Amino acid sequence: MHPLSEKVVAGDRRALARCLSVVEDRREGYLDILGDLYRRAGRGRIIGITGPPGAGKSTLVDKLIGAYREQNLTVAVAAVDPSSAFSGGAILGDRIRMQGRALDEGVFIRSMATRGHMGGLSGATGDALTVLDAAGFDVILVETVGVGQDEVDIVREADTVLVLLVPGMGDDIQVIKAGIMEIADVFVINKADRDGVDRVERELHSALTLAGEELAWTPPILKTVASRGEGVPELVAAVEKHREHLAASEEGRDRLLLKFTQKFSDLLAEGFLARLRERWLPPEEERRLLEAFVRREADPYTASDEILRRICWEVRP
Ligand SMILES: Nc1nc2c(ncn2[C@@H]2O[C@H](COP(=O)(O)OP(=O)(O)O)[C@@H](O)[C@H]2O)c(=O)[nH]1
Ligand SMILES: [Mg+2]
Repeated sequence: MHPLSEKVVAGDRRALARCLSVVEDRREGYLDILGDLYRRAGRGRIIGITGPPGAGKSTLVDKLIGAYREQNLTVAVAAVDPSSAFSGGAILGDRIRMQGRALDEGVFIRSMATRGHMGGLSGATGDALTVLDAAGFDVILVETVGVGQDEVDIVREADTVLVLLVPGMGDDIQVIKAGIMEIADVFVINKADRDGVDRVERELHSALTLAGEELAWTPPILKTVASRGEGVPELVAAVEKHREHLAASEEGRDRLLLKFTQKFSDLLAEGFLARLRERWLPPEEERRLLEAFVRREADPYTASDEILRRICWEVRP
């Protein structure tokens, strides 16, 4: 095993932080480390929490940490926040610090900015979850802002996905339309202390009824007031119920197969492209081709086909 992998598995927190950076930045040795850690992962339950900015995700995450800690489970949090490029994830960090979570040995918090890595944001974040899992955390919470495809991808890494909505945002329907509907395992209407809860609930119900016939699991709709911890025990119970559903049906296995189908082909494509560029398509050559495409003196169809033919010729025994 890579020395860093050994330390991570042994529970060394500083090594864990270092390892996450190596993996996120795709630094030297990251593939070896992930290879080690993948085989030791798979025990933690990964819970994704997504929803519009300000919906109360971080507040809820903090309360969930508390609930799981009461069950003596260890908890890691990965907060993926596009704005943390500016704030350094300070909002979540401060809230947790205020609650004294930073002093709790059973809690580990990591903010991740949405930088463009090779292999895509979701790839690097998924790998970070593997690292946290291999480090032995019982529960891994992933907070993402539910706006774009990246967030949808990240959330696919989770075993159970919580989608947060709040009353009176006016764009509830928008969120439902944006494909969030398909990824939710549990709907949470947070800020249930506000007006308009019933309306959101009705809209969700009718959207679910429309989709209902093909669903093996009908996502429950829960109401919470995260700031006061209300509804959190019920939410924890709903997550547990979903976990039992995954274990008892084919769906859990299907989800993992789907996740790794994607992961495997991403890795193959990422590695293949890197090697292809290294050996057959140096940057200046690629640049020359691109300019020729622009001038319509060459075309991407023929050029890519020619390169692939050349590769096939060379690798043939
Ligand atoms: N009224 C009310 N405010 C809440 C509730 N949950 C969170 N908030 C507040 O909403 C704001 C945004 O919360 P935050 O957790 O940072 O949202 P995030 O952007 O989704 O992570 C904060 O001021 C919270 O205190 C709730 O249930 N009711
Ligand atoms: Mg937040």
